[in-house]
Amino acid sequence: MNTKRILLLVILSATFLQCRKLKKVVTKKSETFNDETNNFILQKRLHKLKEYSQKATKRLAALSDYSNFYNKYLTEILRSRVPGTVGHARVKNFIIRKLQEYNWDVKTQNFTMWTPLGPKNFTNIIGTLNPRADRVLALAAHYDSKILPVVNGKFFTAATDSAVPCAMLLDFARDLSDKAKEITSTLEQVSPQLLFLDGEEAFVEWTKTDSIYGSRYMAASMINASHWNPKLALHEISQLDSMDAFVLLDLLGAKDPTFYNWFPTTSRLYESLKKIEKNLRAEGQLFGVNHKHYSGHYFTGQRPEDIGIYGKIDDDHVPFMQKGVPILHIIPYPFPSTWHTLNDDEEHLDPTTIEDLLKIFRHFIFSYFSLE
Ligand code: 1BN
Ligand code: ZN
Repeated sequence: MNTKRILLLVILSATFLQCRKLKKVVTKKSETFNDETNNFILQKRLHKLKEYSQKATKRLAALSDYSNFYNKYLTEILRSRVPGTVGHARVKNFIIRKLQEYNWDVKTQNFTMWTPLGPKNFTNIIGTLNPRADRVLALAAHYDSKILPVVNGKFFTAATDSAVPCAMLLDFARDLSDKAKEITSTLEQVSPQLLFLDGEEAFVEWTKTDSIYGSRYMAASMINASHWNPKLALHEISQLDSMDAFVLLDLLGAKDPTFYNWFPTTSRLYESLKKIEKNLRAEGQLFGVNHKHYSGHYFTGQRPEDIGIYGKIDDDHVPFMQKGVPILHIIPYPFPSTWHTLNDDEEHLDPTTIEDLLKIFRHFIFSYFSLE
């Protein structure tokens, strides 16, 4: 009986000690994880943009040229691009080919979704300059075009919606790969990622289920996919958590756009764009005047109170925003007057405005990745 009691006592004390040890390990592990995670979140939020001298600013501005932009990229995309058509396949292949030619890591997502017109096949394209980087800054645009009836043989080419934004991303892709032949310390931490989204447009009428097919699919797949990061205790996080921000370009190319700061979580990035515009104007590098809105700037700051749609413009950012990714929505307000009409074509683009925007965005991207 006594021996039995002693044995029980020994077993109980051993179990108690084991539990205490285990608790210590678990607490230590979660504390370590939190420190690293906090550090990671801070790096994401406080990422510093490089400042450039006047001379470097001029050199950077000289990289933006409308003719080059038009001949190399825009002309290939300016065609009807309705999912399932030959035009759509041509543009998809052009984007993939260019990214591969510029040595980006290219992944495609092929998927089928139900639409009011039956099942449709879609393809999202994801280009990453350094897939081994800890984080990414995503720059996105949709490459499909809306179905509109052909009138007198004229097809809808959706120039601002979003042929111009896609051509801009490819123009930046070439420069980024030229400049990033060696992976710098910044590019080890954070890489540009270009997202060419399919199926943004509604097939019949814009509703939650008939719109943004590509971005709904991509956000859902990225939250479930892991991104390898050996510096974190668990060694991996979701691909969405590795995103500093999702920057969406839409409806660009018409004269005199005004861009508002829609989201407080990316105010810092918006303010950088505003400052870059101010500096480029001071250097005499911008030629669009934006008379209509009095400010004389494209990036005017907070939305005026009379716009009752604060953060409510439905677009490809929504699924990413709902999953907690900070959003920078670069879309003019008001929309171009040609929006969703056959007049959203080459003739209604403003080359001066496009070249100005190329200069502002290129400067922003170069400074985000500290490129010389
Ligand atoms: C933007 C360009 N959108 C479609 N083409 C999104 C949108 C749809 C914005 C409906 C407002 C209303
Ligand atoms: Zn549209």
